Amino acid sequence: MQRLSYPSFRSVLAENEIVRVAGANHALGGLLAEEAGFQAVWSSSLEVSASRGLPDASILSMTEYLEAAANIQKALRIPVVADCDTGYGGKLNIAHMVHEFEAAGITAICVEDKLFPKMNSFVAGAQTLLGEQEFAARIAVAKQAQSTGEMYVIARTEALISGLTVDVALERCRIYADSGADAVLVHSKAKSREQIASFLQGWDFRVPVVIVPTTYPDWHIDEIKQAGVSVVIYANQGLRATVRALRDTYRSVYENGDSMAVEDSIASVQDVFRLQSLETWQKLDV
Ligand code: SPV
Ligand code: MG
Repeated sequence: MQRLSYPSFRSVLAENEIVRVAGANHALGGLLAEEAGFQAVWSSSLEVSASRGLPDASILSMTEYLEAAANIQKALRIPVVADCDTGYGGKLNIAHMVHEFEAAGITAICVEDKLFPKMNSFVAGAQTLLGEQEFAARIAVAKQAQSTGEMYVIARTEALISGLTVDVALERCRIYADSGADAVLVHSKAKSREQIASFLQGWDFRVPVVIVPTTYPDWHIDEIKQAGVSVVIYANQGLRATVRALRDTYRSVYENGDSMAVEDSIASVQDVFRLQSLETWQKLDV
């Protein structure tokens, strides 16, 4: 039995007008996203840190995020896009990060223009940005560090998250694209799509645009495509579903004293075996 093979994120993007990406923090989540039809999986820093019971605040190390992303990738036939936060330090850290993620078979990474240590974009309070020239230099270093043409580097601006204008976000993204970014991610915590729509109207599409519609969830994929977006990351819906499902299930089993009330709403053990590719593994042991 051979290890699974998967296409690079770059080739998936070349073959699809729009790529839908689901957040996950472990291989099983990634497998379920793949099963649902997603074309890639986002190894989310929010999800990975939450899975450890920790805030998404640059507490875990690069190695820990790498291990999470690599473990997801190993189980999938679709590529992982690794959320690499701010790049875990300065230019040298970014170069090392690219070497390590590439060596682990990750074909797409995303870095954001906040200061290290960063705080999750939805946490109340000020978010401080790195100067745009310094971040652009880090993007250039990331591109120099990759050893094949496959690695796809997404430059994410947190300009809108930190309260700056759409014009500032556009200017930052132009600079990042001109420094070699393969795509730009413009993040927003606005409750409606208008801010991102206005960004898209001003963007010249010198590189593709990635969005994360967490706080503006009513934007249908067909409309998002129409607006010119190439990659949509549903970053944390899986995590939030897990929290509710586990909470409700554990409570029910504990409070009822048996698991009858949940039996019809939880997966069967056979379903779990299937996700583990048990049959394939058993064939090795005849
Ligand atoms: C993540 O999923 O970790 C992200 C998206 O970076 S957000 O949580 O919105 O910052
Ligand atoms: Mg993140």
